[in-house]
Amino acid sequence: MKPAHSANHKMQLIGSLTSPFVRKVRVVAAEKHIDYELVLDAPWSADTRVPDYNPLGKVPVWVLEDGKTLFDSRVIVEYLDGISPVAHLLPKDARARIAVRRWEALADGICDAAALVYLERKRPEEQRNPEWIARQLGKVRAALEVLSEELDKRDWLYEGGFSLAEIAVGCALGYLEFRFEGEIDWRRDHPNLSELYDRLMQRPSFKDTAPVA
Ligand code: GSF
Repeated sequence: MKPAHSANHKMQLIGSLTSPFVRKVRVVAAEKHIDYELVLDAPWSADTRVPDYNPLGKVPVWVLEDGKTLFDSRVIVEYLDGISPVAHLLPKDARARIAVRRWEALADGICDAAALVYLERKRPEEQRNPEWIARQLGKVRAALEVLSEELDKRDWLYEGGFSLAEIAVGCALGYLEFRFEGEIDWRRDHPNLSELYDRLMQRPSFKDTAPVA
């Protein structure tokens, strides 16, 4: 992959203001006080530059000072957690780290399934596949059920406290609120997740990155 641009450049995050995966990276960078330039680029737009930075054509993409690029969001957040000693969001202990990454996988999976429904509904009416949409929504509901059960009455998913787990789950919940208002009533179905999101939204990192249309 040729460097996207000249060296000695400020680090950049390429993304959109609606992507929950981009938000996850923005929240991590904010919590760890990492400075970067946000470059808005909607991957679906005809003139997108994203493929120049990520052959998969997906955002987020993180551009290092030397022009090398990182993706996907899981790789980017692990990189960010490692370059700044501020607020470790991934536990050092292997077992705890796996538990946090598994919650991130649940949250990212909610976003993957929800994004597929959103895209399917952009297709012409006669081309939409109702079984496909139902299958994806089933994944979202099942994952929310497990997250709610595993959080139970605790403040944090990982008993060590606020971690990447809540950041990923918060971005997934915020995405559902943004794109599936009135259809997936996660606040009514899971009051503990509703309380968690409201608590997360009091943090500047979440408040400043709430999805905007
Ligand atoms: C998923 C990124 C993604 O689906 C990650 O970063 O964790 N596993 C990846 N990004 C979407 C936008 S959104 O739904 O967040 C994307 O860039 N889609 C463009 C495409 O061509 O799929």
